[in-house]
Amino acid sequence: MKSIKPLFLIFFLFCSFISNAQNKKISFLVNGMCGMCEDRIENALDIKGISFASWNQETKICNVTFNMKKVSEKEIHQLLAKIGHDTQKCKATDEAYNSLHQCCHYKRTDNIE
Ligand SMILES: [Cu+2]
Repeated sequence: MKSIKPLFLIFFLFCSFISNAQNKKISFLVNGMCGMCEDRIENALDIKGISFASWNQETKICNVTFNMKKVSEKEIHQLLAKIGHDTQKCKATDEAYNSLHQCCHYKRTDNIE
């Protein structure tokens, strides 16, 4: 029985390696203003497949760790656009932007891909 233990260990390491390989970390710009935006952005990213999401009010940078098998980078951008926040890659509709709280109306720029 003793000789089986290392095999289990190797198997376990292999499995954790595989699941890590499916995770991807990204950072991108998301327009926003205040703490309310921070909550809104982070809540929108609180979905299955995203293990970490944090938006910084000062830098406007959003850091996300997600599982590439469950969610795509494009979907993440679309989620944020849907709630009114322009991202580097996806622009919110005027309707979504206008429905944001007054204090959340960040200055919109056109330099979005
Ligand atoms: Cu806000």
